[in-house]
Amino acid sequence: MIRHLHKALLIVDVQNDFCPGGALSTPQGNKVIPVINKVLDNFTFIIASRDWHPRVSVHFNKWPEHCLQKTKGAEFPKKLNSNKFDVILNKGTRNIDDGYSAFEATNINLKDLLKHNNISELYICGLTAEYCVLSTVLDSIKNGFTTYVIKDAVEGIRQNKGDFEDAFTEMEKAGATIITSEDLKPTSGITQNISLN
Ligand code: VGL
Ligand code: ZN
Repeated sequence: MIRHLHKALLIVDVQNDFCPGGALSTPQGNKVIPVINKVLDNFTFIIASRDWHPRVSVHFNKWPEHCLQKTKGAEFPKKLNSNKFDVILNKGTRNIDDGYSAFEATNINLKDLLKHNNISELYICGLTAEYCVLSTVLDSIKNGFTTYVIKDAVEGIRQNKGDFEDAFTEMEKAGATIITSEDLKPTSGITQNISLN
C-alpha cells in the first residue's frame, strides 16, 4: 500500500520591509533567502504569508509603517523564488492590531486549507522570530499540527539581547521541534511515497 505523508512549508513574512533597508528591518533578514530557496525543493506544498496592512491601522501605533498593501516594501524580495509559492496568505489587512499569526490570514483560512489537503506537518520559517514566526508556530501547535521550525531560515528584529533565542525557547516549550535546513536535505519534506506492508 502506498501512503502519502503530507507536509507543507510555511514561509512567514519574508518581505522587503523586514529585510535590511526596509521600514521595519531585521539586521540580517536577507540571510534567510538563500536558505529558503534551497529548502523549497524539499516540499510540494508551499505556503507564504505576507503582512498586508492598510494605510491607516492602529497596528502603526506600535510599529513604524510597514508592508502597506501593494507597495514595494510589502513585496517579496527579488532574490526569493516566490514563483514556487502555491498559496499566498494576506494578514494584518484591517485597521486592528491583528495578523501576527498566519492563522489570522483574511483571504484564506489556513487551518481549513491544511485540513482539506490532509496536511498534518508544518515546517515554518521566515521573519520575524519574535513576532510573526513565534505567533504562527504557537497557533500551529494549538491547532494540532506537528510543527517544525527551520531555525537557519528564521531571522529576528533582535531589539534586545536574547530576544531571538527566547523566541525559540518559547516555541520549543510549546511543543515545536527546532531543526535546521540541513536536517531536511536528504528526503524529508517531500510528499513521500512510503510502503506499508
Ligand atoms: C511583524 C511586527 C509587526 C512580523 C509584523 O512579521 O514579525 N512584526 N508586523
Ligand atoms: Zn505588521
